[in-house]
Amino acid sequence: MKGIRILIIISLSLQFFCIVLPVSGQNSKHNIIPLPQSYEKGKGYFVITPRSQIIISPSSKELSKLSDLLKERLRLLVVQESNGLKSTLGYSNTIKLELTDSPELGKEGYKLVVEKKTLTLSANTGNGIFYAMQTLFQMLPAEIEDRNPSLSFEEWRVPVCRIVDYPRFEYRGMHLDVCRHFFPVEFIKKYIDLMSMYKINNFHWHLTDDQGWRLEIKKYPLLTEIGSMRSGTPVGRNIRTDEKPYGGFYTQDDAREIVKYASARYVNVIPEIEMPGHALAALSSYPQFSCTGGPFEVWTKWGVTDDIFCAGKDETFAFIEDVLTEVLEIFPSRYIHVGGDEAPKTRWDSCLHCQKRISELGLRDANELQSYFIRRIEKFLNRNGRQIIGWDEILEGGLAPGATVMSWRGTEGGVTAAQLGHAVIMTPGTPCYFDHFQGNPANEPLAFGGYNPLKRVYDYEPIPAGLKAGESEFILGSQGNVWSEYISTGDHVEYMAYPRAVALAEVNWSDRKKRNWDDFIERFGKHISRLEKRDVNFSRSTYIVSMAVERDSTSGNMKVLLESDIPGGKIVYCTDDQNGNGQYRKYKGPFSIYETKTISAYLTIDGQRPGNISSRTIYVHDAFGKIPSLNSMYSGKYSASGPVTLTDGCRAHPSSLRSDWLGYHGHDAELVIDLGKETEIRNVNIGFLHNPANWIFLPTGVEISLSSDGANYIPAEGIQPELLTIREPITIDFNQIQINTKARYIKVIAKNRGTCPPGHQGAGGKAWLFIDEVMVNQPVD
Ligand code: TNX
Repeated sequence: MKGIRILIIISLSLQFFCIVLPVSGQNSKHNIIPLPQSYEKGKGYFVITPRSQIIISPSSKELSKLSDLLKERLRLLVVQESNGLKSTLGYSNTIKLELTDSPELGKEGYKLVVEKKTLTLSANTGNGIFYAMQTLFQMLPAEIEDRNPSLSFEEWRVPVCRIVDYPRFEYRGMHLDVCRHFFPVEFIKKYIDLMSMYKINNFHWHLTDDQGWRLEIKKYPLLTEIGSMRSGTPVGRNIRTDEKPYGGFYTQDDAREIVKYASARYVNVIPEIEMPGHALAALSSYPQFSCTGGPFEVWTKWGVTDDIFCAGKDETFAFIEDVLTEVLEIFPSRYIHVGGDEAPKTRWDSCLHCQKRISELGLRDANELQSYFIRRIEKFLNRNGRQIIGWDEILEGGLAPGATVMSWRGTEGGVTAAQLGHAVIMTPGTPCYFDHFQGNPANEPLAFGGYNPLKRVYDYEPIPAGLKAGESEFILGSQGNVWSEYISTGDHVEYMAYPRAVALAEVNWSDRKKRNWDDFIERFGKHISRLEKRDVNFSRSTYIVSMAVERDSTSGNMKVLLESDIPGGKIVYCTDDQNGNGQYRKYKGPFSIYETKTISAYLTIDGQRPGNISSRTIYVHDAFGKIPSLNSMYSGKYSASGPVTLTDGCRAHPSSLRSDWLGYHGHDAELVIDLGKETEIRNVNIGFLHNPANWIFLPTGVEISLSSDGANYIPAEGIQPELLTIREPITIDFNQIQINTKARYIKVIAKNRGTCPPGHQGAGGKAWLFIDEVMVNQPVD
């Protein structure tokens, strides 16, 4: 090597690092996410000025690229490569990038040693140096994230410290579905950029599905000519579409550009080419590879279709291998994702080709045929030096020998695969699906369903309970999935992914024992301005105050409870904020409520308001707080806060199945409310959920009867509404008016339709009946 080797002087003497702070807990006053493995703070600062110099050792192309990046981000004037002698002339101080050979740092670890005159980033690889740089950027003022390169600075200070850091898991992933909606190259780059800021190292790019084929394949041009376009997109949760042609795809050059961009940020791109299911866009282009021969159209619905690749025809495999051959040329990733999920076997069961294959190979059933399918593709990929990843359905009918399993339907698939000695990536719906709600659906844009708030993501432990020590080693890490059925813009992707991706990044990187929610949220607070400067449309839902009504068990009073997951935050609220100028006061604890009110609240932290105002109307009616006695029992699965759910004044949201609803499975709901005294009953209003997609149906009838003694009931008078049926999930109020009878007891019987109707996907299966508030004498607005 030319020149004189740089003398590495790292003053690590203990007296120098006189204050040693614990890594986590309230005392960690750095802002680094993910939390480093160890952090020791010293005294004083290293001051970066435009005349700080960078020295790299050894002089290599990779380090030189990294130093260019550092120079650009730090707005330095020059990079001084390698030769230590020149370093003393004219420079204020020195930033060193060094490749070392330190086994404890592994492939991605790094050391960041900050002294007053020298700042050293060392690692075994470029990956480690890159991560050291990310950590360094987070220690600098938020202005480092300003996208305007001309912005100059006087000086940036980095606290003297010593960090030794490495990841807990080797696989730290983020996924993006670009099929249900398409996102342009520039957005994908921004997505990757953000991932790398948080040391996420795998981008799972879901490129093909029923609703669109998004990658140019030269040998099969129709895949994009036909397969990338659909004639419409479902509106909301409707089956009806907007009837607007929708499409988009990446050319091979686009995809190569993304791969290159990602690789410069140490992000591996894993393409997913779905098979045998989720293939309707491909089959619309080339119907000969289906069982029936088509014709098909690129799907304009969400869900799972019966038409999948035919496993009996050899041509199907030749086609897929051709496609994969081009995919392999674009993507150097060791892993190729082949899907494998949600492939109904309906067509295979009645396809001559598939049945012939089953009998020739002596397979037991169509599940084993799916296993054959995946194994055959695995062999092909292995021959080409690659490994497959598949969703956990690839376990059914026997796992392909070298497959890595992505466990999405809970954790069982992951557990089974790890016990079989297969590598596993954990991405269970709860909490890794970032297309699920992250806050109360009443305050959120339409989402797939489910509820995965930030804290639940942060509290996630990727190693499933029940795995033994030897088995848990097969868990490579976890991944956040962003399915885009209900996400049509890049802004919305960011909203769903961030900050949940940040929380998962820490789950994947940091020591489990040192993780601490309070500390995380404090550090994340310092990232808000960084994300703003990067123009990231992250969600602030975690800062929203949630509201509930509880029954005080001693006084029987109904009290409004305001809550937040955020430590150190103070809640302020108001009960009359009609035009935004109501009187807000400090929340000191649950307070009683005696009339219908709309409560508004928000959180303050250090005088700032990090989230929006949330509000909720609490309906105080004549049955408010009276606990219904139940003659039939709701399901434990949808039990909200028990019987009082029906009289707590809180209306349920059609998308929050687990709060404010009671769900009855297959049978009627029957209950009695004792008003405590004879009362003039004018109207009774009961909310029911209509949500056929989740097997929840309106009652076939509602009977309200009244009694003065709790023994003899007479049907209530008045006018009953008709129960409408439309497509979207919606709360339908059954409001019986003009009852005008005195009574003390009200009996409600809501008839469950029993089973799902013919033609419904669950036809014959038990139907759900969901009930919300039973309001008595609610004033009509
Ligand atoms: C299930 S996860 C799917 C996707 C949907 C997603 C919505 C998986 C392997 N399949 O096709 O987009 O749920 O959350």
